[in-house]
Amino acid sequence: LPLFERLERRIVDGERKGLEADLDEALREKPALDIVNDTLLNGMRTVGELFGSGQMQLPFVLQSAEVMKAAVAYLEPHMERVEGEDGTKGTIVLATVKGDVHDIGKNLVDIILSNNGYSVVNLGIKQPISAILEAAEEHDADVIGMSGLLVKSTVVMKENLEEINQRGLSARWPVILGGAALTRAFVEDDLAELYAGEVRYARDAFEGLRL
Ligand code: B1M
Repeated sequence: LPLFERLERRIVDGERKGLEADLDEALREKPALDIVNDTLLNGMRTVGELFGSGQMQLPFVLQSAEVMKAAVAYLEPHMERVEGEDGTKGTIVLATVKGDVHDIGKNLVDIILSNNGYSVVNLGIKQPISAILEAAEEHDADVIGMSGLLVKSTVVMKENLEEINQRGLSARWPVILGGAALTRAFVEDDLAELYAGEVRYARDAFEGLRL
């Protein structure tokens, strides 16, 4: 297979052996972020489709996710970095919400914001709103970012916003939400209506950065 098809295939097949050599070759042809966006993410999309249609079992999805993570980690040092303003643009507390283990997208958001001068407090997965708010307070964050890929995570996000309202903290914390189960309309119409502060939807990590 040609290089980029081979790389995409590696994600789908969960084939780690020889990954670094292929990535080195790819880096000679395009920037690291383009490799992630044009190639690796397509592989993950296929994995999702195969899993969703019952053609792929969970352990294989996990293997694909491991290769995806290894590839992103390998590429990270090659990603463009805004020099000289590490963490000075503002602070975001970032978490995958309670009950959800998906973290590849959230970690991409972390990398892209960190490389662009923001300070990111990445709490990890399955984070209850109390932990998110504690961290936001402790780090004097400017924004809270929540990620979640399960349909049930969209419900958790709604409950989280209600909890922030109830604690009277919504004016203090603008919130960015992202993850495959969300839609812009759900966030910017339905959730925005119930949240007393500002809540925005980020379709991908770059929209997160822009916001
Ligand atoms: Co799961 N999973 N999974 N999974 N998994 C999905 C989400 C699913 C859609 C697959 C499917 O059925 N087609 C489905 C959800 C269905 C639903 O809710 N209706 C599903 C399921 C069912 C499950 C389990 C329940 C399976 C089971 O146990 N029977 C289980 C859930 C466990 C739990 O959370 N409690 C499960 C487990 C897993 C693995 C552990 C095997 C693995 C995750 C490994 C890991 O993350 N460490 C996994 C994977 C890999 C997937 C798919 C295949 C790929 C997800 C991914 O990494 N995509 C996924 C299928 C899919 O999404 N189509 C699927 C690549 C990633 C870069 O995209 O995270 O969307 P994404 O991030 C994007 C944007 O959304 C955005 O930026 C990123 C790109 O720039 N973004 C943000 C995300 N967060 C953001 C935050 C922001 C801004 C932007 O600001 C705060």
